[in-house]
Amino acid sequence: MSRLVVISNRVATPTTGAAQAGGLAVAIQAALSERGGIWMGWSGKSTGDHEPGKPVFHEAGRITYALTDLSQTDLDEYYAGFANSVLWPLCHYRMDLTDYARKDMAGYFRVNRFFARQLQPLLQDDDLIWVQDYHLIPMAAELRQMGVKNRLGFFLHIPWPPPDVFFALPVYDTILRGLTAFDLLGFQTRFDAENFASCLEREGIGRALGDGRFEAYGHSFRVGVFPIGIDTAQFAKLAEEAIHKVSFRRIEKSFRERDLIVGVDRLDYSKGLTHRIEAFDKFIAANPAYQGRATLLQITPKSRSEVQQYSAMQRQVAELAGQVNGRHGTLDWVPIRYVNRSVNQAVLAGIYRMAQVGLVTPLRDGMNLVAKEYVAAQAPENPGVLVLSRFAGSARQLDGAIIVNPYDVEAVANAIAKALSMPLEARRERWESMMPHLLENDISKWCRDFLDALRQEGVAVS
Ligand code: GDG
Repeated sequence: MSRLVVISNRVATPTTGAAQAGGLAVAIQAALSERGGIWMGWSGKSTGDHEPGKPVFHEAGRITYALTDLSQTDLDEYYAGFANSVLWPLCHYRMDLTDYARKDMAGYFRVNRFFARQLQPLLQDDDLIWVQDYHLIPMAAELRQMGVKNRLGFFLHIPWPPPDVFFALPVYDTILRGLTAFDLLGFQTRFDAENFASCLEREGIGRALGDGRFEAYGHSFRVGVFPIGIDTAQFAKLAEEAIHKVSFRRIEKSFRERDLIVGVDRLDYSKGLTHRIEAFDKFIAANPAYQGRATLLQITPKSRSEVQQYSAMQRQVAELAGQVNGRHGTLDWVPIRYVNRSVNQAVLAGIYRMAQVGLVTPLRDGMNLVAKEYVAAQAPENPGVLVLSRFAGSARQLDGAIIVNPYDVEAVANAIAKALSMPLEARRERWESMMPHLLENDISKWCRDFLDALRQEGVAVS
């Protein structure tokens, strides 16, 4: 069996805290343990003004972790700059938020070349190489230039936009060329894959050869759809066990006699937090019976605070939540509990199970794992209701959710009311229509499906 080599911006090592080791990390670690292999990426550390040196290796069983520091300039240009101030907003259809600078673009390519140089000497002929996400699009082209002939796969965790959005990127051609140097490109949904194909076809850059194969820039490759899952069975168990824990009971007690609506999102403009708070505001105003009774618990760990749009958003969301609380709150009822930090995963699972409504309303999201976790955490005999944005990739699979347009805040307000008053039989029916799919299409299957497809690609001929 070929070894597996995974490259991602961040690496979950065995010493990474449990809160960070999500399903993806566990699945990748399982695949690496099975075949043996390397997981390479940024160490999370900055060397400041110094040039970064060689990677630091950690061995754990059959896995070698290769962690590389980056300089502050690298991080500013590659991570905060081109990846998170250009590619992230663009792929989430937010051309208005892109902040393009040639310096950042050059830094992005420089860091990718640096990673490729670090990786190349570690490779064996038969290794399968799997690159994760938008930070590392140029990796394949860099490795090929160094003469690497291994099979190269790429999975994009975020959406791919339509041509009119993507072509706003000044270096769109270089990015497309970079992607087409892989042998297999994986997207979350059929829509993302179709958008990508339209980008190739619109300007005659590439053409479909049938059966998911494309040809562009003189190279042929496959495009596939691999919707990411969670460790469903494990998450369900975690939720079931959580509610018996003493630490959890304290939280539960604080919500007794209240209807609980839960939202869990990194603090990110793609997650639709301000629209969601406005919708909750409208729901409370239009449904006096829920005044003093319904609480929105919004758990929102900070993220990417080094990027200007994110720090501005932090203030905006906190202010809005404060206004709604000021408008509707009473001496003994806070309508929105806004928690601006990360909570333990077991507690999170228990909160999902306790909440009557899971409110997942991103304006655009590659998949959204919170939606899947909320469903997995429900008690089969008394499940809650998921309210889900049609613009999350997971809406393609979770058809038992109440599907909403997050821009229509009145419709979201009505959906909250509908979810809270839904009879048990209807809730069960909806939950039962989703859970078997989540159990079958879990994170291990996602990993297996991608690697099987990559293995089937012939060994590249430069
Ligand atoms: C990207 C794409 C795609 C959140 N708060 C806490 C916490 N979390 C965990 C959730 C969930 C994960 O973080 C978030 O995953 P999402 O899928 O919702 O969103 P992104 O971070 O934007 O992920 C996305 C994903 O990649 C995978 O391909 O689905 O579309 O944007 O697992 O539970 N976990 C803990 N405490 C928190 O406070 N423990």
